Amino acid sequence: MRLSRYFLPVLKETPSDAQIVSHRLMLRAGMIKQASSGIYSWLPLGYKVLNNIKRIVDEEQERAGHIPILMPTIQSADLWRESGRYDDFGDEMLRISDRHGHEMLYGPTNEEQLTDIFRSHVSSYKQLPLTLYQVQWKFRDERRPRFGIMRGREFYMKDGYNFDLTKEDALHAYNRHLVSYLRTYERMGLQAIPMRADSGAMGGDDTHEFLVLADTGESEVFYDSAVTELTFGDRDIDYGDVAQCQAVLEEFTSKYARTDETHDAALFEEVPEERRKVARGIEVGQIFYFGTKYSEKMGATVQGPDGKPTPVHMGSHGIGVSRLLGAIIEASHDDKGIIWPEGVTPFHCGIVNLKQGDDEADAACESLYAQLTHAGLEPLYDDRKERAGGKFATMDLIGLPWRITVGPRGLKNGVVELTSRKTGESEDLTPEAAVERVVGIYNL
Ligand code: P5A
Repeated sequence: MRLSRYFLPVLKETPSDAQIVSHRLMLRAGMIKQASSGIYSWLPLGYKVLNNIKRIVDEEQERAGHIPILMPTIQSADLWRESGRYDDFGDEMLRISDRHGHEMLYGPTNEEQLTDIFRSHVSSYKQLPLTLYQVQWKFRDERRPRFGIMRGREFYMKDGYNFDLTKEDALHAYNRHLVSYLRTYERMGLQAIPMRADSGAMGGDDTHEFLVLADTGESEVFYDSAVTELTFGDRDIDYGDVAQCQAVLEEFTSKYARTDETHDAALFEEVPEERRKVARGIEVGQIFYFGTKYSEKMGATVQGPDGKPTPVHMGSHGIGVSRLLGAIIEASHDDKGIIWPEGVTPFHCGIVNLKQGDDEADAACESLYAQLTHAGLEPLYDDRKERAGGKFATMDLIGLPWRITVGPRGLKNGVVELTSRKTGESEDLTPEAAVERVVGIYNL
């Protein structure tokens, strides 16, 4: 992409109404535009990152054997009356009526809708286990929408639902989700710690929230600092292996880590004092096992091995896809702007032409652009007739991990400059070597 042709409405001024750094940076970098309170348009740069996050979520869900579907955002109130949640959800639910007076709602989540699909099409235990998921917009009329997309009213969520014959099978599905989530967040450059939490409006006893530690987080968390030393890494997991998934769950949840909803002061006291931490965190996901709560109320039964109708055991599992943009920026920025982890960056590499209009510099940039594109990367070429300072400031603000700077002086010596956004370190390389390095980093 050439910046002269792109739509990147960066703001010079820091927006005064944005209270936290991720919200400020998203507005300044031209990623989002508020449409109304808690509702945002996703401008091209923001939309690109949103799609990258969705892609990682999809890849990891499919790796775990979960099947993508897509359900509508507008749902019928009748389904929610069956589960009893039409009233329970209260003012957070956006209620709508159509021209025929039918009561509808903009889905805050989809347990009922997927249970309805399940009961229409699945009748035998032989069709289990089954986990279906979607990435779809949700609406919750939050009392205090704030921090931009972090607590929006309209937001993008991955929601998955498992259907199993027994509690043991459903707990395996729970563990499988926990493992796949650990992988997912790490690929985005995040450490998200599973913490025992409260199940709230979803119901059930077993639930973990995934929290990214950040001072601006909305949740108060209590944990043993030893949990922050755990990493999932690139271990090979067989998602069908019950013992393996259980072992990962135990490894990541046996240390004390709880949100304030379930905090137990006496248990916390047992953690050695120097490892006892009280901090704040951003909730980027939550997994639930709620047994037969929905299947019993909504008649989602299968014929069991004994021929008898058996209500299925269920759980649901969510990732805050749009909230993750905010969480990633909170975790990775400096005073100049965003620092995208390579896994989610909107463009792989920036190209800055220090002397637009200079034949040699223009030709070198065009050649870099062509080579990077040919290798399967997406560069962003700042081909505007701007001062170098302005170009650097824009690149730093939008946070691409790598920048190649091209100027007549370097070209005289046959080199361009490759700079890491994270460390600020630069290196002079021939254009070919610079391309090779960047391509190698992304391992394409
Ligand atoms: C699990 C999937 C559920 O809704 N039903 C289907 C279950 N869980 S949840 O914890 O309520 O939401 C899942 C994740 O969605 C994100 N989230 C939000 N993101 C932005 N703005 C909001 N207002 C908002 N509400 C929830 C969170 O990351 C949460 O973990």
